[in-house]
Amino acid sequence: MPEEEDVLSVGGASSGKSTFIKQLRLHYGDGFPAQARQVFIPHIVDNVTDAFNILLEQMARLGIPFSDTQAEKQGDEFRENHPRLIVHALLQSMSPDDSPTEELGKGACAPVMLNAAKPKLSPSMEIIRNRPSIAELRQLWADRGVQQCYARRAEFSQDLCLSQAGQYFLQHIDRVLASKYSPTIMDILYIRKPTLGVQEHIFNIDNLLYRVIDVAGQKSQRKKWIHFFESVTAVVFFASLAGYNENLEEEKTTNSLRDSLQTFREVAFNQFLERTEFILSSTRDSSAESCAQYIKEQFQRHKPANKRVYTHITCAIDTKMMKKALSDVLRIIVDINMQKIGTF
Ligand SMILES: Nc1nc2c(ncn2[C@@H]2O[C@H](COP(=O)(O)OP(=O)(O)O)[C@@H](O)[C@H]2O)c(=O)[nH]1
Ligand SMILES: [Mg+2]
Repeated sequence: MPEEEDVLSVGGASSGKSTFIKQLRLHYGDGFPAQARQVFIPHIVDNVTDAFNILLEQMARLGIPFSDTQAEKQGDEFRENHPRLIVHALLQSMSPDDSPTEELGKGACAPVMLNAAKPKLSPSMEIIRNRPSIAELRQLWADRGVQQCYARRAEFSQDLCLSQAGQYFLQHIDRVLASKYSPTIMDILYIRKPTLGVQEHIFNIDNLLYRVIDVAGQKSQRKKWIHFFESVTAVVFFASLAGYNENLEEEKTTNSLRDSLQTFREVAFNQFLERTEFILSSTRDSSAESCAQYIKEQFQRHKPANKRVYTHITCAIDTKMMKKALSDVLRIIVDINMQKIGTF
């Protein structure tokens, strides 16, 4: 039986936690064989549905008409039957307050689950959605008004703009809506599928079992991270470099990078993680090297002086870049393990 290393992946919503796990699966798991890709289609349909909802709402805002009244009726029905998913509202309604109330930073009194051998996982949680059919999506996309609205996407207001996944799938809409569509690896990496509850993913790499724990990143969900703190070998903390310019979806007045730094501090100072090593992964394209460097320094200031934090600046959807980052992360975990054995 190989040894098992538990790795906890944390960070704000949309910081790249689940994409990191997809990259692990790509490079160290089954690599998404063709026959295993169909399961991603419903998630792509969800991303397209959310993007179409934005287009329809923006059509109304920008005063762009449908080509005829029949299409307009279809548009109204679409919005009514397949509304946009507001993830943080859904998460809150699912679990209003089923976890202990400790703040991340304190950890002064142990949450009930800390002594449990393995904290509870909820891998079967899925969003139940009324999904449109491909025919319905094709019909809506065929409307001249919808296409005009897409062409004017640069005019969309910040409070109602296309997500990165939405932009990507609209760019590739003809391929995605074609019959016999099979998602590519890039399509799979671009999917935005919110993580509900806590999920674990097991990888067997060089005769070592890695149990990677993926969690939801919204503010309301962070109390649940504590349950896993005591038992993990390493924490991989994700922060989006785009966060300097974005606000949280669940708290529109809070800057994402500021929130990320604050959360990182709370996790880094948590007493249950006193001896746990940290890997900080800053994701998204980092063309502006000096900005990325500056942000990295900010994170390094938000930790106890004696705590070692290994940092990687990478783009989580870039498979080449991630291959290197992943092998570094795995090597660090092996090193941590060796050091632990050495200290006994
Ligand atoms: N441009 C860019 N997009 C990313 C990066 N990491 C993740 N994404 C995209 O951001 C969205 C959310 O990523 P996900 O891994 O699900 O975030 P999570 O909420 O932290 O699990 C997905 O559509 C990803 O394709 C990155 O490094 N660069
Ligand atoms: Mg996730």
